[in-house]
Order: sequence, then C-alpha cells, then structure tokens
Amino acid sequence: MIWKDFRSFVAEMDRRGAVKLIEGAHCDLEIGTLTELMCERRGPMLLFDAIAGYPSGFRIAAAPYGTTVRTAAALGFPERSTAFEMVKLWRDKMRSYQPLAPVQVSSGPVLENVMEGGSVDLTRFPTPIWHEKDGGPYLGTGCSVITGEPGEPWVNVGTYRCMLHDAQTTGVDIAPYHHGHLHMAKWWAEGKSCPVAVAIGTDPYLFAASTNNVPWGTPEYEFAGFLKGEPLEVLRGPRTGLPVPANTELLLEGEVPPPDSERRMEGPFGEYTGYYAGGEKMAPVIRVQAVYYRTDPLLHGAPPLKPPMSTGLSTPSGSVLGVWEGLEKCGMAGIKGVYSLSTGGGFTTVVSVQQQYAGHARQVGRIASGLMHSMCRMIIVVDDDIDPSNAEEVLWAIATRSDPVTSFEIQPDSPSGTLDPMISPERKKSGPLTSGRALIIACRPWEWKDQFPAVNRASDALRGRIYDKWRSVFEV
Ligand SMILES: Cc1cc2nc3c(=O)[nH]c(=O)nc-3n(C[C@H](O)[C@H](O)[C@H](O)COP(=O)(O)O)c2cc1C
Ligand SMILES: [Mn+2]
Repeated sequence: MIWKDFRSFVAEMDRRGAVKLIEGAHCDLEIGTLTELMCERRGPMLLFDAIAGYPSGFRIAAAPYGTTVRTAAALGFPERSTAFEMVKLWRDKMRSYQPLAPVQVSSGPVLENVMEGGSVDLTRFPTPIWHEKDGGPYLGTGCSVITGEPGEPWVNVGTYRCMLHDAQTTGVDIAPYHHGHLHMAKWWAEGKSCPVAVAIGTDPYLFAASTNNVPWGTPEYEFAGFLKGEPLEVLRGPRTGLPVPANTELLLEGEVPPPDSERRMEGPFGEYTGYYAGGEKMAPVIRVQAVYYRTDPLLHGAPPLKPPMSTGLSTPSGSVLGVWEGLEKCGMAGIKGVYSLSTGGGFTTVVSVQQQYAGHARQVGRIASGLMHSMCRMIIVVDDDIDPSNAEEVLWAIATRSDPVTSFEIQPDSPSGTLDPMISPERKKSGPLTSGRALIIACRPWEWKDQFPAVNRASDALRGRIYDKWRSVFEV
C-alpha cells in the first residue's frame, strides 16, 4: 500500500482499528498526557478533534508511529516485524538505494486555505503543551523543516522542533551539526535571513526521510521518493520558492533572521532521552510570513517521550546503520546486528557478533565506539545468540558472560552532546561536551567458549516438534 498523504495513513489505521478518537481534550497538558499514557500501553494512535477552544476539524493525530506495528505499516514492512527485523529490512532496502526526484506540480491540497502577511495567525492551530515542564506550546514536533543554501539547488528536509512564540513567530531548535543549521549558517554568514518552510502532517515517507540521518548533499525528497517507490509531488512555495510537499496538512513559510539580530528563549522541552536536559536557551526564530493548510487540517504530533517509548519514525535506522556499515567496511566479519536500545535513552548501542578469533569481540566494540560520533554511554558486545534489540536478553548476557574486572573497558572524553543529562550546567555553557564510555564485552570468553555452560533453552528443532504435536495447548 502506498500512502498518498498523512490523512490517508491515519484513515487506513482507523479502518484497521488502530485509532481512537478523542473529543474535547485541552491543549494544556491533556493531549500530551493522554498521548503518553496511551503510548505506554502500546495502545492506538490518538486522534484529537473538537479540541477545547478550537473549531472541529482542526485535528491532531498524536504518535501515529508510536508502535512497531504502525511503524511497519507506514514503511511497508511486514506487520509483525520486530524493531530489530526492521533495522535489517531497512538495511537491505538501502542496498538498492536509487534517488527518485520529486515532480513539480502547480497546485495541491495544501493551498486550499491561505493566510498571508499581517493575517498570519498561528494561534488558530491547536498547539499542545506536551510535557509539564515544557517552556511553551510546540507546534512543530512531527514537522519537516525545508531549507536551501544560497545559490545552490539542493534542498534539505529535517525534523527540528518549533516552539510557538506568538501568532507570527516560532522557534527552531537545530543541533549545530544538523543540515538545517548548516544551511542557515551560510545565509547568516552573508548577513541574510534564511528562507524556510515548515511542513506539518506530511506523508510517512517524507517524515521518515526527515528524521533518519540522510548524508549531507543527499536531498531528502529524493530519499522519500525512493521509500515511496514513486516521486513525491512538490510545488514551488509561493513566498520562498522552496519546493514544498503539495499534500502536507499545514505549511508555514518565512525566514530565520541571523541569530545576532533576533533570538528568543526556547525550551525546556521533554526530549527523547527521557529528560528536559537541553534546558532553556536562546535559539533562532522563524518569522512566519505565510501559512497554507488543508481544509480540516490533520496536524502530526510527535512529542518525545521517556524511553522506552518513541514517537519518531526513525526506529528502523536510528544511529546504528552507520555503525553496522562502518564495522563491515573495517573488515569486521560475523556482525549479526547493531541496535540502539531505546530503553537506553539513545545512550546504549549493542553489537551482536559471531566471534571469529581471539580479541575479535573487543576489537568490534572499540571500532563501534569510534564510529559513535555523539552521545553514547555504553557499547555492549554480545554473542550472536543474543537479540541486540531485546534489553532483557542483553542484560542477561552482561550478567552471565562478563566480569566487570576484565570485560569492562572505560574510555574517557568521548564526544557527547547538549542533551546528555550527565553534563553539568557549567560544562553545558563552556564545554567540553564529552562523556566517558563503557565498552562491555558480554561474550563467552573466546579461549574456552566451547566449554562455556550450555544454555538451557530448548533447541529450535525440539521446540518445533513439541509445538506441532501439542499445538492445541497453546490455542486460546
Ligand atoms: C520526533 C523527532 C524529533 C526530532 N527533533 C529534533 C530537534 O528538535 N532538533 C534536532 O536537531 N534534531 C531533531 N531530531 C533529529 C533529526 O531530525 C534527524 O537527525 C534528522 O536526520 C536530521 O536531518 P539532517 O541530517 O538533514 O539535518 C528529531 C528526530 C525525531 C525522530
Ligand atoms: Mn539532510
């Protein structure tokens, strides 16, 4: 099934019984807390309509990709895929990557309603305060920020949070190494404001492209076209000239002035690590000059939640595919999988390996650590019988196949980031943004691995035989 737009995905999930309609909820913490409670239960996607103080039809679909089942549906993977199977499927898919350029269209549903100049009023759209200690309401969570470079044709699309400041201004908070920031910095260096468009409620393909790390210079539109198997339809943003998705639910166009001319307080915001660690800081703003929206706009809400819950569509790749590829490029054989445990708050990377020679597991761990360019507290290397996406199994491996004295290696001064809760307020201001890392080798010792106690789990063959004979025992 190919998703035409965001609302067709939500409608199909509804048809499958995976959506619950809620009417009358309030933007002030009700929508956010209901979303958290339902995600915790791995329940349906919540569709908020008749939001208190807003007209019916101005809707929010919250955490549409909040379960592995809905993530798999969005990306066209088999319904029962586990998170780790999706990493493998995604990796296989990327092997045949072919950019698919978007097609330019002259009009689209997003132009159904327009506000321009002085009539721009962002307060018309329901904008939740998602978490109790958030510094304000966030319009941009499930959003895609579109930018270009001065004089260059390629366009970037990235998901960066946008806090609502007032009827015509939002914030935009981008990590300094992300492409949207690198683009903006080029305009600012010329003393100019950076033209920008923000799409909210795009089809799943563009959202997947804008949340997964696509290399610098690779246009996310082409990547999204590849994921879709069809070119995306874009139109020329009337105000900025940037290509914008024709089918997005809501689109803002405007500019980001150089931060030395205008910045405002941004945050705190509940982040995917499970903390408000980024705090409150001065951040660039978007001066919104035009707003376009579909009739009965369906906004996409993707509030970060405390692990293990995750509301992005980045589960399939996370930061780990680069590590997996990198290990293989370095000639490491026997890699069965790499996974960033969401329970680990984005700080825990697990590599599963079939050991090949003395020292192999440790070498794999050291290389994996070298490949983790940002926040990471632990690299855990496990044998190939351990599912790296199963936190309980990984903990069992650490407890039973490692000795803290010999199997833990401490690496000081590794790169970290502003969202790291262990970096003191002082160091957040003046640096360095570094953290120690533990490399944990939780593998059977190579030298005597054949004498290591056997695992008392029935073999797959025995399980299959017994299950087939006694099938009725398991039928409920
Ligand atoms: C739900 C969600 C929210 C995100 N919010 C932010 C954010 O506020 N700021 C940021 O720098 N990155 C954020 N990210 C990560 C980036 O969107 C992601 O790394 C993306 O690939 C960056 O695109 P780029 O490489 O083109 O800059 C978020 C990711 C997800 C899944
Ligand atoms: Mn990019």
